[in-house]
Order: sequence, then structure tokens, then C-alpha cells
Amino acid sequence: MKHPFSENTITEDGRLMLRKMEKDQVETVWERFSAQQPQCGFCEMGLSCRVCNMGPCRVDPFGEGPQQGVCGADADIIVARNLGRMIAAGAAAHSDHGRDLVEVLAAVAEGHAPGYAVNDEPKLRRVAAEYDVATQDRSAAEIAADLARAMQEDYGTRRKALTLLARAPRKRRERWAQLGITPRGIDRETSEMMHRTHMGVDNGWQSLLLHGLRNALSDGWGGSMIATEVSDILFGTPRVTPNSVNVGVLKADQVNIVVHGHNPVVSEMLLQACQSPELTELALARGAQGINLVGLCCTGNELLMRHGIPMAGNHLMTELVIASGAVEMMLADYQCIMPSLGAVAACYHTRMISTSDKARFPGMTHREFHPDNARELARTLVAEAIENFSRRGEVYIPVAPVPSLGGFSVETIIEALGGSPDPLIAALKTGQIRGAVGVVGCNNPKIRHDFGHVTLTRRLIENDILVVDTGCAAIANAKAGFKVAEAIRYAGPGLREVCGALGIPPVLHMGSCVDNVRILVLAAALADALGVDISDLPIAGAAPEWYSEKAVSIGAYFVASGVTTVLGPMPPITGSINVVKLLTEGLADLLGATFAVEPDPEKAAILIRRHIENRRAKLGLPAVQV
Ligand code: XCC
Ligand code: SF4
Repeated sequence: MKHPFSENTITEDGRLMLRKMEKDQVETVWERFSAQQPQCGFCEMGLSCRVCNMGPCRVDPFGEGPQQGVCGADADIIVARNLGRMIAAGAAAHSDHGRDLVEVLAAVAEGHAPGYAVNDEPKLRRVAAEYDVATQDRSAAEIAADLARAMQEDYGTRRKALTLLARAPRKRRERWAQLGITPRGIDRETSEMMHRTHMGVDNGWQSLLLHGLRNALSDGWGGSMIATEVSDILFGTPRVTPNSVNVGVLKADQVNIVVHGHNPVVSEMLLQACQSPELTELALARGAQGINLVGLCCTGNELLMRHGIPMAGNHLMTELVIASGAVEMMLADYQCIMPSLGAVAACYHTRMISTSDKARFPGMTHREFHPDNARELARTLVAEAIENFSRRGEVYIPVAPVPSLGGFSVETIIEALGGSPDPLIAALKTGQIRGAVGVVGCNNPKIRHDFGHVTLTRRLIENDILVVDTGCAAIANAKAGFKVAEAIRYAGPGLREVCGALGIPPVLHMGSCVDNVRILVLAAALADALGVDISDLPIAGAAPEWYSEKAVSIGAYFVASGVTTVLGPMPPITGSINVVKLLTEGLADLLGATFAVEPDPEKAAILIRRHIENRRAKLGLPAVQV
């Protein structure tokens, strides 16, 4: 008989942990999801508005009830405004994460951040040069101080265009200028979106959507790009490193500490503390065999990429991991941390710690990290986690971890290719590799857990399409076993040969969600090498299980950068046929790329393969009928 939970996830560890939670009578995201059914149809279509206090209002999609809100806004305006605000929230989240890193960089330069340091000085110098910061005969601290200041200016309003836009192909920048969507300040575009969507400001659904693209570009080529670059400067540029994934990374005989969230500022200090000999000795003295630090979600991806730290799971696994009974402490920074986690942890011995001045959660103890106290606080907390080891009850770790390779920064990929993108271009030209796809984004209980990511990725690689991935998608694909050199057996003959010769898997882990910018940089490098625009390349993006507003911003900057992107779950836009048409068709003329929506990953794979063959044909490369 089919277990009822087999429908929720395709993963074995997920299924077993769900069964355990049922036995323990602990509620999960899936129960809460079904308690919400049916979800509001107006909201699903984007037709409800809470922007002002004359409302809330809603527009009747069947044409029988009201067609306008109290202020007179119609379906097009309301849908475009709602989408604009989703982009603004997503861009704000990633860009504010970037700002936190810039502040650490500034604190390092001033000597106020014990434990932090510039780890990749050559990269510091390269990025500084892009910002016109003098580097010759200057110390890393001097350069870091000036670079932090220059980046902080990117957040403000005093520039006409963001500095790192210079990394985009010239043709792309010209398109942005023609459309008037060149992003200026990072905060400015988000702030302007909130202004435009106030009642009685921008009531052009087209101009609202265009500003949405500009806002998203301020994230992709601004805040997120700064987040990635400064993380590399502070903590090291990722290099290929083995790791392991799924709940099996927890160790029954060790103190398990889980870091969850997005920003590496806290988790890097935790890592240092876990590696300290005194704390390891304390763990041994308390009867454990050591300290085992593992990650969840994107802060886990940050540690996995740079240090090969094991990964316990993605978004929908975050509650389930606690049910192992083996987690002494979970530390959360921000983003994608379900407010339910405290209640789940209360059923076990797990101590829950919130660490960011801007993120609090019920059932968590708040211990705030700042650059000046981070090293000490991390040690204190690891010691407390060790003391919690003796309070453990029954432990349930029912699977063995899956091995995986991570650390594919652009620098590493180019290195793996022998120093230039030429071998990749050559393989694209012959058709050995048909194209490349970025599979990114979250989990969402609307889609069977990991089914979208894994099915789409499987179909793409077996059709000779190279996959690069980030975020929760990257964790799903790692659990599926796509990220070891032997995984070339899942690839089509051309991709198998190329990856086999290079000794790389057919699916390359490029990092966390801010690291989607690595995909932009790689796409720009390919476009430059071929002398074309990004939208001419045989590439695509996909977010098969997205849930987050950040994913809306990512999708929008992918498309605005020329990467056609297929979403799994439908965004709340179907209330306006005009908005749907502009996003799925109209943008082709303006940007050379569009959105598509296809919840079935088998069909999404066909859509993407067609798009890739179409781009190949336009470039005069051998193309096949899909
Ligand atoms: Fe969050 Fe980044 Fe989405 Fe995963 S992929 S659910 S945003 S953890 Ni970023
Ligand atoms: Fe209603 Fe208009 Fe106010 Fe929205 S902005 S709540 S549509 S009155």
C-alpha cells in the first residue's frame, strides 16, 4: 500500500521523517497547507488589493461583481502593483543581505571584526578595480575600506547606473538604456517601487512592470552581486569540494549543530568555533565523539560551497530535520525560516537560536550577532550546544548521506575548462552540449517536494543540456545523486563525453540564491566570447518549485538579462490577461526573453529544449526538432 506521505516528497529521508513526525504527532508545513485549502481565488489571481485603507478591494474575475477597487484601480493595475511589490520585497531581501556583508567588510577594514578577515585578496583587488578603487601599493585593509564605501554608494541614489552593470554585454546595457530600466541605486529602485505602488501614483500597468524589471536588475547586478562578491572576498571564492547531503549527515554519536538561513556572516563564525580544539575537547568530555556542523537552505549552501560542510536539506526539510531528535542546536539568521520551527523544536531537545537584529521567531532564544562579538558568541553557543547533548532522547537518522560535489564558482568552472570558456563554446557549437540551463529556487508544498527540480534536471541532462543550479534546487539535485563524477551516466552521450573528459558532473552546484549572479556572470562571459547578447545564447532558467518573493525578483532579473525563464507554480497574475501577455510574449520584443509557466516538469523540459534549439538555429548552429 502506498504510504499517505509518499505523495508529499520524492525523497526517502523526507518520507521516513514525515512518518516519524506523524508518530510523534508534530504538525508540518503540509498539514498547514492542507488546512488552508481552498486558498483564496482572488489572491491567487492577484486580484485583491490591500494597498490603502479605502480597501481592501477585489475585482471579480467573472465580470459579474466589481471591476474596480474603491479608488478606481482595475485588474491590470492591481495585478501589476501586487507583482511589483513582490519584486520589491525580494530585491530588498537579497540586497539587504548584501549590505550586511559590506558592513562586515567595512568593520574588517577598521579592525573591529575579530575572527573575520579578507580571505581572497586577489579577488578584493579585482573587484576594487571595477569600482575604480586604487589598489597599487595599498594594504588589503585600505582597499577594503574604500571598496566598502564605494559599494555603499551603489545602494544610494548618487549614481546614474550601478557599477557592476559594466559586467553585462554592451548590447544588453543598450537595451536597458533604451527601455529606461538601467538600475540606478539599489535601495532607490525598491523605494521607488513602493512609491509607485502607493495609491494614486503609477497607474500604468506597463510602466509598473518595466519598473519591476529595473528593480529586479538592481538586485541581480547590484545587491545580490555585491553579496556574492563580498562573501568571496571575506570567506574565500568557492573551489570544487566534496560534501554530502540529506538527513543522514547528522551523526548519532556527535553534537549536531545546524545553521539555517542565508547569510554566511554568522555561519562562518560557527564553523570556526566548531573547529576549535578546546570545544572539541569539551564535546569529548561530555561523551560525544565530536562536533558536527551541518547546513540547511542557503546559509548551508554558503558553507557547502566554500568548505564542503554537509547539507541536511532544503526548505521543506527544515522542520523534518529537527524530528531526528539529534539536533542539539539550530541557529537561524534570516529568510525562509518557518516561524513554526520553534514549536517543532519544543517537541524535542533542540535549542533554537535567532541571531539577526532583524529576524525574531516564536520559540527561539535571541542571541544577536554583530561583527565585533561574533567570534566570542559563536564559541559560547557551541559550548551551550555541547551541554545540551546529554538531554537527548531517542535519535532517528534513518538514511545514509549521498555524496556530492560543490564549489563551482565561475572562477572554478573556467579553471576546470582549462582557463577559458572556449571548450564549452566549442562543445556548444558542435552540439555535443545543446545548451545550458540554470535550475534554481525553492520548494513549495504546491509541488511534490523535489519532484520538479529532479525531474526537470534529469530530462535536461539526458538531452545533453548542462545544468547549473543554486539554492534549494541545488540541494534537491545533490540528494538525487546528480553531483558526482559518475553521474555522467545520467547524461546524454555528448554531455557525458564532455563532462567525462573534464572530470565534472553534469550538474554544477553554483551556490546559494544570491549566487544566481554567478550564472549571470557566466552567461555574460559566454555571450562576450561569441560576440552576441545573452538573449541569443542557447540557455534558459527554471524555478520549478519556487515560493519566495526573492524568486520573483530572480526570475525578473534573469528575463531582463535575456534569459528565458520557466516557472513551476503560477505567480498571482492570472487576473490580468494584459499582464500575462506582456510577461509571456511581449517581453520577447523588448528583451529577447520571456517568462513561461509550466508546473509539469516533463512539459517544462520540452519547452526549454525547444527554446534552446530555436536559439541554436538562430545562431546558425546545428539544431534538431524537439
Ligand atoms: Fe529559500 Fe535560499 Fe527559496 Fe530555498 S531557494 S526556499 S528562497 S532557501 Ni533561495
Ligand atoms: Fe482598494 Fe484602490 Fe485602496 Fe487598492 S489602492 S485597497 S484598489 S482603494
